[in-house]
Amino acid sequence: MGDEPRLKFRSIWISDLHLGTAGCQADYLLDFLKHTDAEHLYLVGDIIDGWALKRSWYWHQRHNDVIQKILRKARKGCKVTFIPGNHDEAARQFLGLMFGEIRIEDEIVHTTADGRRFLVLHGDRFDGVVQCAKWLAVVGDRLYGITLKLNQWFNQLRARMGLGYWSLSQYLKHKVKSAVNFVSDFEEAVAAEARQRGLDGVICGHIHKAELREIDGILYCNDGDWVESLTALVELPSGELRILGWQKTFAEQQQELQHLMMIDNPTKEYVQ
Ligand SMILES: [Mn+2]
Repeated sequence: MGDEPRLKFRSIWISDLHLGTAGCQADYLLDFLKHTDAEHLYLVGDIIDGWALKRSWYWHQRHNDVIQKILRKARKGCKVTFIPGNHDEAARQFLGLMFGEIRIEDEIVHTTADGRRFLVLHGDRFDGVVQCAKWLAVVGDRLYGITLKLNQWFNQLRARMGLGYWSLSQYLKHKVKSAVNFVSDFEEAVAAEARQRGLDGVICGHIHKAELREIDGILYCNDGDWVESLTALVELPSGELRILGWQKTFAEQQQELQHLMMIDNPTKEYVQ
C-alpha cells in the first residue's frame, strides 16, 4: 500500500476530530491521512472526545485506525505535536512531555518556510462560555434536546391556559444570530492575542469553522473540523497556507488535486 499517491506538504494542521463520537467522519479522515504527508503534523485539540466517552462509549475500529496511522507517521519521522483542546483536556496534565514520538504542548509557535511566525493553539480559552462556566458548556451539548422537550410542555400548558403558541423557531433564529456574533468575536479575540505577541498570525480550531483571512494585519487561520466540514490547513513548501477540503475521497477528487501534487516523481502514473 506504500505506492498510493500522496500529497506532500511542509505542515498539516487538523483539529476537532472528536474520535469517540459517532459524528467523527473517520472514513474521510483515514483517506486524508493515507494520501497526505508532511514534515510537521499538528493535532490542534479535540482529537479524542473525552466528554462524549464519559457519557456513552463509542469507539469504532476506524477510530483505532486513525490513531495507528498517526503513530505510524510519528515513527517514520513526521514531527507530530498534540495540542489538547477542551474535549481532551485530560491530556493537559502531560504538557511539555513526549508521548512516544508525539510532543504534547499547550500552544506552540510555528515558523513557515517563508519565515512568518504563527501562534498555534486550540482556542477554547477565548471562548467565554467554556472559560467562565464549564458546566454551562456541558449543558450546552444537551440544551437543544431539552429545549425541544420544554417547549412541548410549555406550549401544552399555554394551550390549557388559553394562550397562543410560543414560537421555538423564532427563539432559535435569535440564537443563530448570537452564534454568528460569537464566531466573529472569537476570531477577533484570537487574532488580537497573536498581534499582542508580535506574531504574523494564528492557527486554531475549536469553533468548527475553517477560515483563512486577514484580521487587522494578522492572518487568522482555522483548520475546521472532521465532524461537519472535513477540512485541514496545509503549508505548501513555499510557506503558503491553504485550507484543504476533504469532503470527497482522494480517488474522487484526484483531478482537482493535481495542482498540489508535488510528489517524488511527477511523471509517475497514478493508478487507483
Ligand atoms: Mn474545542
